[in-house]
Amino acid sequence: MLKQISKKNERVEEVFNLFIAHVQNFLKEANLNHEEYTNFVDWADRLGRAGELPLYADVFLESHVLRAMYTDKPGTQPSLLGPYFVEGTPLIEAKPGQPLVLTQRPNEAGDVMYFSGNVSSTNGEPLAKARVEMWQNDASGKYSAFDSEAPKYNFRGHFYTDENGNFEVKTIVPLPYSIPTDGPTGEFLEYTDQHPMRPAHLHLMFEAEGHETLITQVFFEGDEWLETDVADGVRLDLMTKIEEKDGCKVSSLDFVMRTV
Ligand code: MBD
Ligand code: FE
Repeated sequence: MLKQISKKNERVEEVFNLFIAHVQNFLKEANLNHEEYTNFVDWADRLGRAGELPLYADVFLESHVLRAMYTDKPGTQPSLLGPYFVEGTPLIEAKPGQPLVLTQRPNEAGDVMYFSGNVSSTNGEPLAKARVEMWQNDASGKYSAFDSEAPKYNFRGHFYTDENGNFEVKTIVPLPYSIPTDGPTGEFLEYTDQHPMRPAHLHLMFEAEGHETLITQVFFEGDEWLETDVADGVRLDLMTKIEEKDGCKVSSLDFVMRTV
């Protein structure tokens, strides 16, 4: 007799049963008719075929998952990973007397900005040699490897905090971002009368031993899209400002990682 390997997954069963129960209630409450149902299936099919499912999910659902998990927890609030994370980015190494420079082309367009911060633990200790992954859009407002023509790892890279948990990296000021409007996600935005904008943001991911990986974003005071971010990623403790120092833009924020 062949040994049957059971693929039963109790968590999937639990979540699916809950999902169906809520969908049944929703269908009743929304009075959905059959034509609306087939329209929805058609739209969802186009969404998937256009490769926009991760975009749509990250814009409209990810924030709710994070709020449910982290509201009122100690440490820096996580924010959206988003659809534009890429693995295998270059290591950015410190050269003596030089700042770390986030991967970019020679004569890269944009407003030069030095972004600095400190990484510490909820137990109060600074975190030396914490791994910091950073990505952002370029001066055309686009992300490399997705909508920009730039090389795959442009404005993407990773580096490590120093012995005091500090880091400083030279980059450019990120720009407000319009999510793509020419596909099924844009179609949905039109139906629901929403603009496609996210406020300018930096993406950061921190990894340190004995700590929960922190995936978050940084936002800047004065941005016109802060209150109506289409992806609802803004959190109060992720706000900072951009200042002028010696003819350059500087900005900084400290991060606190949760012990496991
Ligand atoms: C982005 O740049 C982003 O960060 C998220 C969360 C969703 C869409 C585009
Ligand atoms: Fe983003």
